[in-house]
Amino acid sequence: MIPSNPMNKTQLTALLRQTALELGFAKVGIVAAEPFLFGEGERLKAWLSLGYQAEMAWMVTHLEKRLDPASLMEGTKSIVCVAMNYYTPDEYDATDPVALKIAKYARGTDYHYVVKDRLKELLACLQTVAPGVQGRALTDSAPIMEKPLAIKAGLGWMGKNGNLILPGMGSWFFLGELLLDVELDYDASTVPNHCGNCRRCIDACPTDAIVENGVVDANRCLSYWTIEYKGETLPEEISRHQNGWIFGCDICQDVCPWNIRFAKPTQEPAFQPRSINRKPDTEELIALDEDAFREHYRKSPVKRTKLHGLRRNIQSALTGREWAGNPDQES
Ligand code: B12
Repeated sequence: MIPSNPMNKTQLTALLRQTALELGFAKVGIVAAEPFLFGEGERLKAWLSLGYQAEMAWMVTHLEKRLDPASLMEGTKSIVCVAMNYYTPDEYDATDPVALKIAKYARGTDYHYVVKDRLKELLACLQTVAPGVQGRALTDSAPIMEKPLAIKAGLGWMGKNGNLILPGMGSWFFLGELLLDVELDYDASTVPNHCGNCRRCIDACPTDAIVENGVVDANRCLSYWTIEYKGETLPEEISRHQNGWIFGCDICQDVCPWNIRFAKPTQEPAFQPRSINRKPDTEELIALDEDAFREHYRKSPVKRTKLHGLRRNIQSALTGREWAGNPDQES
């Protein structure tokens, strides 16, 4: 119902929070749009100076924007941070190195469409009660540091595996933001880190990509090699440890006790696995031609590698499997 009187800041904030939850976001937090002056900015610069971004050159460009989220929309005063559940249970044994595997985040429709559209709905709803309000919906769609923002907004803590973990929910969540040019009531408290002495993610990573707590070196991360890397073939040391992952990797989240204990299947229809991703079949995937690839992966994250990238990853997983089974074999 739309109230006839203009809403004050507190009422607007309450409406935003409630509507965000009604739209299917699992958690919402709101922060003032301020630059990352110290801590996070320094960490990002250190990460880049160590070359941990590998060939993701886009992580280096627009650094000043990443450090100041308000620069992404003129007049930004507030940032609404949201998390949306994408968890769907595996329909095969994900610890079986022989099975070909597609990361959970990529089994349904690309979150860039889903989360962004939902944030636009949130904005539209806000504009019905506050017509002049301007906003911009983002989900990994601009140079922005989503995890540090979500931490500030009290959504969760930086897991040792480099993913934001939500208390009582786990880490199978996409992050998104709505930049707004109005002031709101802000969340002041952050969630303490609950990883404790656990180091299951660090120990489970087959390529030792988690180089310190919460810090992932993309040069060693299967997710980077199978999604972002553009070269013709994957390096042998990656191939050998690929464990069947052909698009993304979930190992460091699969072993996380917070996920094992708390993950609940998402109710979002768009994130339900497409048939081809349910139990990836080697023969079916190898047989894909351009038309079939386009058909199966329309609006899917998997489109990012194009068909030749997916084929490269499958070939690499199959070869790596043989190498892993025959340690003496030369490449
Ligand atoms: C680059 C990138 C990658 C790279 C690098 C991964 C990484 N961990 O940084 C690669 C390609 C490897 C990757 C892989 C994946 N990614 Co990615 N990725 C990104 C991206 C575009 C930028 C992240 C970034 O800036 N990294 C650089 C480092 C330095 O930044 P940072 O991790 O944010 O680090 C800061 C914090 O660590 C902070 N910090 C550290 N400790 C502490 C402690 C405290 C107290 C505080 C306050 C801050 C703090 O300081 C750092 C600098 O500011 C974001 C989207 C975005 N725009 O933010 C998605 C994003 C992080 N990815 C996401 C996902 C889903 C994945 C995968 C799970 C996909 C998959 N299944 O294959 C994997 C997970 C791999 C892993 N273990 O991290 C989600 C994560 C959601 C979540 N719950 O955290 C994001 C947020 C996209 C989204 N909108 O949902 N990704």
